Amino acid sequence: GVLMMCPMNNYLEQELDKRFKLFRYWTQPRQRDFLSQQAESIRAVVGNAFAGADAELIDVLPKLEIVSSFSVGLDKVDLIKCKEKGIRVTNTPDVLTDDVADLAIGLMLAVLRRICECDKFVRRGQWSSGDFKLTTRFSGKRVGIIGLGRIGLAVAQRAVAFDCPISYFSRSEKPNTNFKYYGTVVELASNCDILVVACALTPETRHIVNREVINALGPNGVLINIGRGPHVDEPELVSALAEGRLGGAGIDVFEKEPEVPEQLFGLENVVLLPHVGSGTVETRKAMADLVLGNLEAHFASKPLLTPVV
Ligand code: 8YV
Repeated sequence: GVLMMCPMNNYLEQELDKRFKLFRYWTQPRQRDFLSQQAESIRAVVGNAFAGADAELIDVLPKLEIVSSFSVGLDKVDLIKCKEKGIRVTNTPDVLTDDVADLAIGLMLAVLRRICECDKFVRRGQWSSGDFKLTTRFSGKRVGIIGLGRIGLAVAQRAVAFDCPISYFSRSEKPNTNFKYYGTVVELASNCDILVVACALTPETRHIVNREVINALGPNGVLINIGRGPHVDEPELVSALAEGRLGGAGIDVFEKEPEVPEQLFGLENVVLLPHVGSGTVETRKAMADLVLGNLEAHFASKPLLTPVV
């Protein structure tokens, strides 16, 4: 049997139902009882960015062989425990890179050019009372990227087309790029106009954007988060935006999704999105096919398509 942790994609759910004995975890009224009853028959878990396989779940599933995540980020999977127990783990890299990078650029444009506010202005009929205020140019702004992996690099390549000088922070300098490297996030933030979070969430990168980084980015700086909510100290972000210590923010991910700090609702210098970086028909289909392909490969004893553990 395959245990799906939460609703994520209709096509994926239908195909899992066709090909395996599918258990829908979120529909179980008593989840603990359900787990103890079905523990022996669950050989695979399908999770996503919201619900994965933590140590507690892994411990109650003695027959678990594989965790196939409908996400590239694996912060909701206890990778160390999986490794220890010989449980395979797969994710959905590459297929979502372009969409997430596109959305990062969209957020930059939306924040600087006030696209959402302009739209409201027209809909509310305010145009007849005068022109919209002037906004800020995007082309040529210095873009700093935390994490130059697949997504970070795709953001950089797009920003280059807007004549943006690119710099980055990562654990070590990348040998094959000419982008400027900074060894600390504070230095990166001090030397860019737009700071993008594009790294994996790990214990080391939790709150990688803290008060000091936000202050270094400054009153004209913009933060773009298409990574994970906990990368950013959210109360610090909210107070910096409210006090004008940070210029603006475009945010697709939050610390306690779907909860969003209400103070943000009243701010004009922010664009708030409901975690939709990979949310296109095309990409979600490709992600679902990767989850299915990995499970099929595993149960046919073939090489996994996108193994992580
Ligand atoms: C999804 C994600 O939004 O890939 C990731 O890491 O955060 C996402 O693509 C999520 O897993 C959808 O269920």
